[in-house]
Amino acid sequence: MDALNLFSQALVRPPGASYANALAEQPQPIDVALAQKQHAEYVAALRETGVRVEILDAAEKFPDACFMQDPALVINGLAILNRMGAPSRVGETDLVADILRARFETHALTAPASLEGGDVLNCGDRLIVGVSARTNQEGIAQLRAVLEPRGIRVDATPVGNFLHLLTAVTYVGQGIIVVHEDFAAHPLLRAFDKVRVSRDEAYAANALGIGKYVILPAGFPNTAAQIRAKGFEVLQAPMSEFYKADGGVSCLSLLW
Ligand code: CIR
Repeated sequence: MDALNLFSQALVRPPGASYANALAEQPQPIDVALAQKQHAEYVAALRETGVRVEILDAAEKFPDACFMQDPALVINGLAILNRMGAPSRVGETDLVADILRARFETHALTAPASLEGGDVLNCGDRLIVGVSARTNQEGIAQLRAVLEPRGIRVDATPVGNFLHLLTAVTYVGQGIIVVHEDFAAHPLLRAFDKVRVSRDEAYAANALGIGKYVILPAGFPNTAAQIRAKGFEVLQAPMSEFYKADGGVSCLSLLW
């Protein structure tokens, strides 16, 4: 588990006008034009890491469709078509299904499973999956049934009050996790080297590690300094309009 997170491709979708109606635990007015500008800056940061970025069309029918991490997973050349836990997001999987079927062997999760990519902590050789308001035990059981025969261990943990597991912890490669201090003592996380994120920088627990780079939301200096001290180059993306809809830097990409 000590390798860098190596990805060659990112699939992203800019927010459309309907992003103003994105799901949010504490809704506040979203500046859609600013969100679109921030998305473009995020894409520039992705490109700086060296990944090829494919930009899909905005999907006005689905206000949250810019959060491309959630409707599918690509793991070791297999694409999992998730069954979204948020009712308003269920149709998002169909929007990416054909794109993934054209490139990968695919496996679709089926009812009563629910699973969103934001609950899947991919540590390279194993997954830790959050049980949340969006991801249920049946979703994890179906994922395990597909992946464990391929040699990928799947563990599960409740996420408590976090929206998704990756709201609390992200894996940036080389055995290192970036983890909210309230989650850092979790027994499943014992073996990892940790960047501990204090409550006042909680949003930075959602980081995106790609090769020697870590993309972080702008404005979290303590977390950025700790990540630099681990040897990574930090790229900062302005994310205020995605923060308002509970989405972080990992949420905006489907990577493989
Ligand atoms: C939602 O509630 O579904 C979106 N507003 C935020 C999704 C964030 N996605 C992620 O953490 N992977």
